[in-house]
Amino acid sequence: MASLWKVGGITVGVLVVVGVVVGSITWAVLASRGPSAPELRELDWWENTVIYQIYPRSFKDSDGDGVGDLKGITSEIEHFVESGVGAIWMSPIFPSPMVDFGYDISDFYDIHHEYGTMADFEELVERAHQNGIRVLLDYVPNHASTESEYFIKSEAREPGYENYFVWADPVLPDGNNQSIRQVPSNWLSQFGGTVWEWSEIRQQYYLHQFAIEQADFNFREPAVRQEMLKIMRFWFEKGVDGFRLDALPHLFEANPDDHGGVYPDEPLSGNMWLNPDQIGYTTQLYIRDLIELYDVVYEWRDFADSWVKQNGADTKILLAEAYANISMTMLYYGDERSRVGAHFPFNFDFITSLSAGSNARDFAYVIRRWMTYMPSGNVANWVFGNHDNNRMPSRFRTDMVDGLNALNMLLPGVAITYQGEEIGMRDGYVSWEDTVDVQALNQGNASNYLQYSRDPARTPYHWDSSTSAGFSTNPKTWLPVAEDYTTINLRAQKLVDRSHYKVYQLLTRLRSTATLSHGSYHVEALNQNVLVLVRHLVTYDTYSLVFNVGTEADTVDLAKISLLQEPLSVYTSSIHSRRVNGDTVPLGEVTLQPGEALVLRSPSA
Ligand SMILES: *[C@@H]1O[C@H](CO)[C@@H](O)[C@H](O)[C@H]1NC(C)=O
Ligand SMILES: *[C@@H]1O[C@H](CO)[C@@H](O)[C@H](O)[C@H]1NC(C)=O
Ligand SMILES: *[C@@H]1O[C@H](CO)[C@@H](O)[C@H](O)[C@H]1NC(C)=O
Ligand SMILES: [Ca+2]
Ligand SMILES: [Ca+2]
Repeated sequence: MASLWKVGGITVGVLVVVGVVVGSITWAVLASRGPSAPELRELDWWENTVIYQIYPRSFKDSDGDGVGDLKGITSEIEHFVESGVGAIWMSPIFPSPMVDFGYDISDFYDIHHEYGTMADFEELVERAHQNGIRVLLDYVPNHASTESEYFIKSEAREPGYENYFVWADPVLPDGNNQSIRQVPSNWLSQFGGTVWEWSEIRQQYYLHQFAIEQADFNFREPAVRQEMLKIMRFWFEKGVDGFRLDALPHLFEANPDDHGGVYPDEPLSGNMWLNPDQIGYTTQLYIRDLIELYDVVYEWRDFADSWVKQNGADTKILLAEAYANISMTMLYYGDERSRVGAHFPFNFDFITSLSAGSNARDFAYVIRRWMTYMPSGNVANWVFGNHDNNRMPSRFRTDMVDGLNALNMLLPGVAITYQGEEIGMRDGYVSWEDTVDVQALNQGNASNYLQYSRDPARTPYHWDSSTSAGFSTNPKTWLPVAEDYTTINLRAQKLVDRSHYKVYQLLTRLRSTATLSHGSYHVEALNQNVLVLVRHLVTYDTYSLVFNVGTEADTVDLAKISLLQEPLSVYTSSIHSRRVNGDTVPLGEVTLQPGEALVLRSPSA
């Protein structure tokens, strides 16, 4: 599939030329008459969409128990339509003991009782589809709850399930003396402590890369691979439009057969300031990014594509969650033997590589890095926050909300919004007493838990300024509502002329223009503070973002950007900018305040 920014059949007079545009602009002009409109490749439904991540526990509570649920989501379908998003993806909604809030699934084929019933889910899908909203689920292949039937049967060595999980005998340094058994290796869990947990029932250790209650599946077991496809098919048949694939780098661990029959210890990282139980104390060579995992991802893509073909359905998309280095990340798109993988791996660069201290050059570099490494013919994507990381305005600065949302919406490919980003929601304060995140409880204490806790990014959504921010009629919610809800909430932002939400709506609307869906992109740092992104498509209006990411006012000369032409007008701007929609901006020197962002419209260059 051709990628968005190099869509090419351009009709110029009577000649057809192909304009390939990567980074810089190199249009071939072959005719004397003025250019006519380019032929635009029709995009598949997902290629230019906005995906909105819902954390179901915290989105909307329909029955007053203080926990978000499916009926709550269904009741707010209108919010997605008004916001201009094309798809929602929900963090796990399946039965779970909630040790890791749904990422510890005990039944992959049903709905968690707090969230509703299968009928509620079917209604959600139906209502969403009626309103043009696609529905994506979270697929958690790496592990199952130790309360799942899979685990219970495997622990009991029930035929067919013996090898469903990664079971290992203890190491007995003193002959056969079981009372001084040791774990098979020094591997560390993502949530701290050893990955190995002893089973009295089976008299073996099982492996868990996350919580003790999340046992890792054994992906070398064919029955597990089959079961994964069965789960995927089940939800495809329920009408879901695709999956976000959880924790993929952790699918495989080193095989003892390749290491003389033992689980090899990992080398120590030398990070001596860490406690030996903490992730980072060892260098993870044997429990993440193993090359075998990609074959499984490619297998899932084959499965999804053939299901679509057999059923004459619209494309089902697979989105890989993988915190990995750039080369291991890009491999999720596909490999050099032209095997195809995920539709895209999430681009976490705005989370892992940029922060409040980043300057405009850092931004330009990080954006170009993704575009440079992405194998050709693929679609980019941009993530600014999620349920595992501090919220976007808290990681960056609160004065950057509109500029960051503009960057998200103006960059080529798929934009991903975590619930609350559209209104600039910040991290909520969650006391140690109120903390429920297993990552914080396992690794932190009353003084340092905030460096581990994901609760601040998971506090309930701010609908309005009523009880519990309109999230629930219950004043007590599963996590406390952030205190700033009286000022930062959706209703308040709908009522005023200028708000993050109003800017967000204008930005998502802009994405339906040919310039944004098919145009080239050009990104540069005009200086240390000011980032410029230009989207251009011959014969269509040009849209550009000029964004001061720095903490001081700065003046730049827009005339230096060759794709801009007069008249330049403000399409939308950050809420504190003194330049408002419709204002004219000179093609010359412009001073931008810290965090100020202008989205400008100009005639096609
Ligand atoms: C096994 O080890 C325990 C603990 O060190 C010790 O008390 C016990 O005597 C040992 N048993 C045998 C049979 O060596
Ligand atoms: C990325 O990670 C892989 C696997 O851990 C490693 O082999 C490779 O050298 C790394 N590449 C870069 C660019 O860091
Ligand atoms: C919390 O843990 C840190 C690191 O292990 C330690 O330095 C600190 O004293 C602990 N604080 C409390 C209140 O236990
Ligand atoms: Ca509820
Ligand atoms: Ca695993």
